[in-house]
Amino acid sequence: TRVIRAVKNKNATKITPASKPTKTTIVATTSAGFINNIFNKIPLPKWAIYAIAAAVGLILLICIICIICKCCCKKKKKKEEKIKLKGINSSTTASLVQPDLDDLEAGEDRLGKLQYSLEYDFQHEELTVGVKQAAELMAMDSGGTSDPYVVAYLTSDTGKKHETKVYRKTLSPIFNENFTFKVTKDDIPESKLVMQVYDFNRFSKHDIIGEVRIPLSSVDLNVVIEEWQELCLASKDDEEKLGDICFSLRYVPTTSKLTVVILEAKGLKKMDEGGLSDPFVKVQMILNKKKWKKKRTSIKRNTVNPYFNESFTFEVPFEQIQNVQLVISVWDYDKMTKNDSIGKLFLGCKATGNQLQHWADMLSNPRRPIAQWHTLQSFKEVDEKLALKSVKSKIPFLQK
Ligand SMILES: *[C@@H]1O[C@H](CO)[C@@H](O)[C@H](O)[C@H]1NC(C)=O
Ligand SMILES: *[C@@H]1O[C@H](CO)[C@@H](O)[C@H](O)[C@H]1NC(C)=O
Ligand SMILES: *[C@@H]1O[C@H](CO)[C@@H](O)[C@H](O)[C@H]1NC(C)=O
Ligand SMILES: *[C@@H]1O[C@H](CO)[C@@H](O)[C@H](O)[C@H]1NC(C)=O
Ligand SMILES: [Ca+2]
Ligand SMILES: [Ca+2]
Repeated sequence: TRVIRAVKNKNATKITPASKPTKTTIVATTSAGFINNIFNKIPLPKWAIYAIAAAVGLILLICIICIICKCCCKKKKKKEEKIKLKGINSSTTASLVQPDLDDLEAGEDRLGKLQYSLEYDFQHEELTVGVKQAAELMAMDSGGTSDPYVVAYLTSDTGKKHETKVYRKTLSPIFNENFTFKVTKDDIPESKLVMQVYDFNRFSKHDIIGEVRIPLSSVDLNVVIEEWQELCLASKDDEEKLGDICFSLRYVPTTSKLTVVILEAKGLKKMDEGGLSDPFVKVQMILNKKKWKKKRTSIKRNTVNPYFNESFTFEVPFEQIQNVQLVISVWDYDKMTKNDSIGKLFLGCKATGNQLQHWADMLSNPRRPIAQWHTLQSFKEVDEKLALKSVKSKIPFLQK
């Protein structure tokens, strides 16, 4: 009986499609007649009615396209919001992420992974970092590729950054480069190894793809380590804080006097072992890329929040004000050894951001002292920016 039923069902399904066309043709013919009737009743020529119908059709089409566009835009917006949230607070978004669909989208946010090795030589107190290779890197360029290179440094010695070669147009570069860092056994618990993967761009700022951050206290340095690790978003806030400085600027064009009052600094980096720092500030004018005039404040002992209130006056003719740069650097005085540099910044027409703003405020308010806080930058960063004007910018060696 089952077989028969199945056959019957087949017949049934066969019958219905066969009967359909007849029905539809009838409908078509009747509707055609109906339309003809209307045509005859409307006192307009046929072509006019066709034109109206075409216009109505066009409007409908535009409406449909608009609706589709709106839907797509909404989807895009949602995605952007998600990325933003992720940047602000990853722990909260992690709990917001819903299981099914969002898991797939999370895959798109992967930055890639890096393979490295670590080997510590206890005798020479040297850490050898092998930057082996990267894989599945995020594409940063329009062609769907990146031009990756790796910057490696220890947070205990940020002055010494090593860079690999740049590999063009690849998402899985093989670097195979070894870098050696001096790090004493005492510094190990505090130090972190940072490896940042960048995308080289010839004509614009290099983009950071992601980074791996390894506290050396968390690894067993008695053995050679070799492993893969997923890249994380580069953490700006984790970057070393050098401190902030407040000073005022006053320019009197008629007398050519530029007065800098170093007021105070706060949260300066601790430079002395078992103590704070002994800060003093150097104020230097640079004219046409040449060091020109230099002055310094007194030394404040054992503090990271020094108060100076010391004034320096330079003679800068109005014709030269466009060409000078004011470099402010903060140092830690050491009696026995070389003074340590803490941080630096420069102002002038070629400065950027906060520094340029202060300089512009000074120029637009002649004779009035304008005070402002600034965040110190690393010597390396500022020296590179200052050197940029004279020497061509340093481009990491390109691999052919
Ligand atoms: C992120 O969210 C967590 C949990 O809600 C909260 O404890 C933490 O303070 C937040 N962090 C930031 C930087 O907003
Ligand atoms: C890097 O060091 C490892 C051992 O630490 C060695 O086997 C490898 O040959 C080195 N690679 C290069 C390119 O020097
Ligand atoms: C800062 O120095 C100026 C002149 O040297 C002085 O008039 C002023 O009172 C000082 N300010 C403070 C708060 O010590
Ligand atoms: C350190 O700074 C002090 C105060 O400015 C200066 O007199 C001294 O020469 C500096 N020491 C070295 C080694 O440069
Ligand atoms: Ca690139
Ligand atoms: Ca000191």
